[in-house]
This record gives sequence, C-alpha cells and structure tokens, in this order.
Amino acid sequence: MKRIVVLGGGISGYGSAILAKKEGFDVFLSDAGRIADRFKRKLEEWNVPYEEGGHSVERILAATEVIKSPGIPEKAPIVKALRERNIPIISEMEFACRYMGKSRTICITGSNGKTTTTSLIYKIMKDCGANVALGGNIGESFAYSVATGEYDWYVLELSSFQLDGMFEFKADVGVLMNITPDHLDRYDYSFEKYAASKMRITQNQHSLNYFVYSADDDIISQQIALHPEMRQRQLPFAAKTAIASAAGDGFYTENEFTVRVGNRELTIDCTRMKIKGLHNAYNAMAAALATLAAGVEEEQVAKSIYDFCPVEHRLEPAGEKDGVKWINDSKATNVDSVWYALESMTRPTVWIAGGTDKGNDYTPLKEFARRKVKALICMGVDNQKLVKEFSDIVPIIRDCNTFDEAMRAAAECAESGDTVLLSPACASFDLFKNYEQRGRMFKEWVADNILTAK
Ligand code: UMA
Ligand code: ADP
Repeated sequence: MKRIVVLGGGISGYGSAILAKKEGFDVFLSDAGRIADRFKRKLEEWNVPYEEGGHSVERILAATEVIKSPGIPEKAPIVKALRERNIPIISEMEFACRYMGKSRTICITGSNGKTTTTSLIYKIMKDCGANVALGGNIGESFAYSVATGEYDWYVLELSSFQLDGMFEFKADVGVLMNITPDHLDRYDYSFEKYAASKMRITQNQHSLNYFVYSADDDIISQQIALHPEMRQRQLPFAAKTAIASAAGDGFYTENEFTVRVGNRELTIDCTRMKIKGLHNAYNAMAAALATLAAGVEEEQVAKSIYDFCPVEHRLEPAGEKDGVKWINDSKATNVDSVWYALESMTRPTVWIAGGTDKGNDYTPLKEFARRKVKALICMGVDNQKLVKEFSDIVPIIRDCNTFDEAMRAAAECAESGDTVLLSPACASFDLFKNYEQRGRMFKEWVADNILTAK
C-alpha cells in the first residue's frame, strides 16, 4: 500500500492527512513543533497516527509520497533528506485535486490582492446559489473540504508555496493578480524564481480553460512571453495597457470598468463599490471576469460586487471621531500593497509603518509620502531604516518602539480632516504574533481610546 507522510500538522497538514486516510492510504503525520488541540482531536477521530515535537526521520524516509505543508521551507533538513532520496514531495492542493471528481476550480494567486479577490469570487458564486467551497491559503483546508463534502466548485487562494508543490493540478479558471517582490527568502533571493512559481497557476491549462491576468503588470507580460505554448482562453484586465483578447477582457477608466467574456458584458461604477482604490478596481475586474467565465449572470455579478465589504485588515475602516478617520491595513506587509493604500488616500495621512523589514526598497512609496503623508509613525523594534529613508520626505517622523507609544503618537499628530492609516509594509513578528493580532489591537485601541473616549 502507498505510504503517505504528511509534514506539518497545521490547517494544511491535518486536512491532507484526513483525506489520505479517507482514500485508504497508510498515512502518518509528523510535526516538528506542537499540533493544536483541535487538529489533534480531528486526527484521533479519523485514526490518523501522528507525532509532534520532532520528525522521526527513518519513518518519514520510508514514505512513497510526502505531502508538505506550505510553511515548511526547502532548506528544512527533513525536506533536504527527502530530496536526496528522490522521494516525491507534493502540496495539499496537488494531493486533493486527485479526489475532487468532476468539481471545477477557480484559483487565484498574485503577490497582493489574493484574499480580497478570492473572497469576492466566493461571494459572487455563493450569492448566485452555486454549490461552492472556499480554500487554499484562506479559511478551511481544500483537502479537508474534499474529504468531507461534495462541491461543484472550489474557489482556491493559492500562495507561491502551494503552487510550488503542484504538478498535475489544473485550474479551470486561473487568476493572476500581479507579481511584485515578496517571500524572496524562500526563492534564493531570486525574483525570477518567485515569478516562475506564480506562473504555475497556468500549468496544464488547455483551450477550454480561462486565464485572467493583469495586463498592466510588466512581469506577468514577460512571463507570458516565455510561454508561447499557452493555449487557454486569456482574459486580460487593465487600467493602463488595454489588450483586446478574443475570449474577453476588462478595462478601467475614470471610476468605472467594463468587462466582457465572449459576448456577455458588464459595466461597474466603482464609486458604488464599498472597496476603494485602484487596486480594488483591479480585484473587482478580475473577480468579474472569473465569475462570468464560470457562467454567472451579469446582473448577479454586479450585485455581489456592489454588496462586497472590505475583508478584515485590508483598508478596513476602524472608525471616525472628531473628523479623523482610522483605517486598519495591517495585512499590507509589503511595499506594493502600501503603494496602493497610499494611492487610495484622499486626505492628509498619518501613516503608521514598520515591523520586521523583509529587505524592503521604499523608493516606490516616496512620491505618495511626499504628497500625502504629514506624519510617519514608525512602530517596530528597529526603525532605523524607515527613519533614514523618509526623513527628508515626511515633515514629522516619530520613532516608537511599542504599539501603545505609536498609537498615542498617531493620535497626537492627527487633526480633523486627516486619516490615520496602519499600513506597515513589514511583517509583524517583532511586536505581534501575526498581522491579525496587530490589526485587532489597532481596532481595539481606536475603539477604547478614541471612539468611546469622552
Ligand atoms: N513544521 C514542521 N516542520 C518544519 C517546519 C514547520 O513540522 O520543518 C510545522 C509547524 O510546527 C506547524 C506546521 O508545520 O505546526 C505549520 O505548517 P504551515 O506553516 O504550512 O501552516 P498551516 O497552518 O498548515 O497553514 C498553511 C499556510 N501557511 C503558510 O503558508 C505559512 C496557510 O496560509 C494556509 O491557509 C493553510 O496552509 C491551508 O492551505 C497562511 C499564510 O500565512 C494564511 N500564507 C502565506 C501568506 O499568505 O503570505 C503564504
Ligand atoms: P493577499 O492575500 O495577496 O495578501 P489581500 O487581499 O489580503 O492580498 O491584501 C493584502 C494587502 O494588499 C492589503 O493591504 C490590501 O489593501 C492590498 N491589496 C489588495 N489588493 C491589491 C492589489 N490588487 N494590488 C496591490 N495591493 C493590493
């Protein structure tokens, strides 16, 4: 019998292990750290043997195939040992797609905008009554949904780490939002390798499948040029570089966009959308193209787009008092996402940034910072780089080492008519557990100290 080893006992791992068990394999799950109690209970319920606190190398090397959780890097010793022995390593997505029968997939990747676009696509599909599940780099695991339910559609957010372990998988509708530098530490600091990983969203697609992509993104255009063999129906969307495609396309101009798939067309007035900024127009265009391609009626697509609210921690309004707006964009953990946040600011901005710097180049932000940012509040253990980069650009810079100090500084700098924007451009691991905790603390602080303050 095929011996499956699952590496990692988080969301991805436990779902994969349960699916492997359901499909009748000899399965073993191994986690180098601690497994959460709720996952342990599930594993026990399904009689999946597991270990935590270390990897039993010999048992793992006896595997026929290994399903690796996306957070485990190639440089982990256990992965190196598996590679040396040529034991196949796949991702949860690759494994689960073998057992999803005739279900179809809409898969979304990109450096930024994945969660927003995925959530919007899921909402459109759900609102129109489709039998649809959400998974991948968001919510419940895809493998667990395949093991425990039957769906006609899966809407899957895919990270580059997940795409790296996908080989036979084929997206019925693939969506590529953009490619900008992120996670380079996992790609030998090679942007080319990271970009190639993102392009795997198109692999195995044939002439009946769809590829929705940003025609404004030069890196995507370069990557497409490297793949002349691509035969799927292409649905480009753009605000700058209009590319007409026989299958359909989308174009944004002056606060509205029109998308077309085949002979079905739809125009959206972006001022009526609850999600703001050019980036969200891109996200909505991509979602509209993907769902029209999936067969959803035009009016239904429009209605769901107008109804859709910002996802938590993505330019999420956190309240307004005395003319000052507070916005939580804690998920902005790289320079490109902050670029779009600053782009969408229409008022003088007190910008809270900083955290664990991932080798950021802040140059692209300087123009907006000069025009829109009245104060930069640096919030991190080490703020030197931010202070140095913006000291000639932003009139007020406050160097704060704790969350509370930073919030108080922001409140001091903000006056009626201003916006306080938390959009860090950095990971959160210096002062917080993760970006969610950072965002929640921001909202709580605003609620306690601003909104309800006398
Ligand atoms: N572990 C080992 N051996 C190692 C290293 C880690 O066993 O050498 C163990 C850890 O102890 C831990 C487990 O592996 O218990 C965690 O695995 P994981 O980091 O892959 O986390 P999961 O909980 O399984 O969640 C993963 C994704 N996480 C990452 O890619 C880091 C989730 O994306 C995804 O939703 C989930 O699978 C389901 O597919 C989160 C994420 O942060 C949202 N993604 C990154 C991002 O969006 O930037 C890519
Ligand atoms: P991801 O899942 O790819 O991280 P999110 O939708 O969670 O994407 O958004 C992450 C950050 O990027 C947020 O700060 C958000 O405001 C910003 N963002 C959202 N869509 C885009 C886009 N299309 N281009 C650039 N930045 C974006």
